[in-house]
Amino acid sequence: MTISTVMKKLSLATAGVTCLTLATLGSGKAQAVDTVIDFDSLLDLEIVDNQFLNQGVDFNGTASILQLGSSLNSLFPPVSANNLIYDNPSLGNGIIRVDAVNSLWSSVGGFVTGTTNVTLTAYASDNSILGTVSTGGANFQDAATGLLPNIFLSLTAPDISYITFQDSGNTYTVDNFTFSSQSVPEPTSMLGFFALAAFSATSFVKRKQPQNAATKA
Ligand SMILES: [Ca+2]
Ligand SMILES: [Ca+2]
Ligand SMILES: [Ca+2]
Repeated sequence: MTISTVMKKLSLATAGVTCLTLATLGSGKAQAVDTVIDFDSLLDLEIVDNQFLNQGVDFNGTASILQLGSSLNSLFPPVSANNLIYDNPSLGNGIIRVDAVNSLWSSVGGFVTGTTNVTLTAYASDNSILGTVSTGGANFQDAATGLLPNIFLSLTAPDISYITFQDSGNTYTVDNFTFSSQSVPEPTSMLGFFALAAFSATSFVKRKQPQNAATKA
């Protein structure tokens, strides 16, 4: 075996290892994508249901928009612009359920203002509870508890399928609903990646050949 042949084999081996490492990185830890729903694109009193499906989130039609300067009591201030949502008693029983669409969530949260304690609960696909967190009491502006408006309730857990906000009376508001989607590499895109890696390895070897030939001559 000549030195140039050994060099060629080493180069190929190195290229192979590099591609394997890149592929491992690509298929490794899922990348989280943060999305914030500020509700400011919707109309005053509009029922919140399927408007955000293409952003990966499904509301269930039990909340509606309140708008500052119009329908919203200013003791429940929005976080962003003028709109937020509330558990409209004429639409449901005080539970706002929000489902993950397409990919599960790794974290979820929202800014909550209520007339009483409000609880955020995260569920897995099998309806088991992944976690709960609560505001601790009334937190509208100047509430006797001393709690300030817009407490950010958030939970982090793998594979969140849906969440609920729930109080034990009257109404509460939610603004800037936030979630992180678990983006899992798809088999098709990984095949594409391996094809690209194989192509790169081939290109590398082909580029090296003229150089080796020149060395021999
Ligand atoms: Ca819906
Ligand atoms: Ca808003
Ligand atoms: Ca309620």
